[in-house]
Amino acid sequence: MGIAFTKYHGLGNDFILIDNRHQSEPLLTPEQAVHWCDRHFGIGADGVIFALPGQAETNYTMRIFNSDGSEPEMCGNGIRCLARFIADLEQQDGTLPADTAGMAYTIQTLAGVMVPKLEVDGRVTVDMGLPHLMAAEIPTTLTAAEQKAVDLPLDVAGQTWQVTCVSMGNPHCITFVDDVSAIPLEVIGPQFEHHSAFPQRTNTEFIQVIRRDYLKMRVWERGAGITLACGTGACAALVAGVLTGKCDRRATVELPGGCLEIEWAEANQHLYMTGPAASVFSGVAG
Ligand code: ZDP
Repeated sequence: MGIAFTKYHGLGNDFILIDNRHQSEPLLTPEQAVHWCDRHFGIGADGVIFALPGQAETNYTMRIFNSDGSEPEMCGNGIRCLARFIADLEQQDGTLPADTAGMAYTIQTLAGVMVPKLEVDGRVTVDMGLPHLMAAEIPTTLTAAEQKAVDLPLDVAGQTWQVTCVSMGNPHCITFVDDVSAIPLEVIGPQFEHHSAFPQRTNTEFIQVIRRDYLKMRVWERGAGITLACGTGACAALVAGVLTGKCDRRATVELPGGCLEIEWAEANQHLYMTGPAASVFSGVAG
């Protein structure tokens, strides 16, 4: 018995992907996901992603459990992995067209419909939709509900940080610093995540502006801790950089696991994220 899975990663942000196309409820419980994600007692991953049947107008539905069993609304690196996983499954089924260049899927998520597109070079570009900027939408209590939380003071670990908050469907708190390598992420990350200003907790990014079109980022993820990359976080960081006048609308974001290309399009205000996604191995677990 057991359940078949494939491990994928996007810049070292790693996920267990499950073919859940024939059932609308995830094949694992959040408790099982915690166990599967354990790097010593399980398979090891930052999260579990389920490829579920589509709803209404969409091809598929994506759901995710973080490695702590909580369920985020969205996952940028994860949706690139999902697009590759679906293409691999369709290839096995013989339903994938021979030429996949430029092929796109519509994916229902808890943060709305996302559209990943397969690039000729093997990377995946995702239309991540609109960022949400009002405090109530993030959510944060740092300012009034209908205000943007841009460059506001936040006290964490005996220090005052100037933070900007952005939702990409999931909450992000961004701080610009002179040197990301000097940040004691494992100590202050959890304090940002659980700060009372963030009722749904928060993902936390520290950003060093190398140039207006090149940002260096380290991330503490809600429900997963330090990860090598975070796609929604890279999008949120670019938005925060534009809102504070620190960067252009198009930039490379360098994460510990590698680089993502991010654009906040002028025309429709959508975020576009381009990056790799690769399969690692398949197996069966129970
Ligand atoms: O919002 C959260 O709870 C995140 N831990 C979700 C995962 C985000 C991710 N790293 C990304 O790339 O956007 C997968």
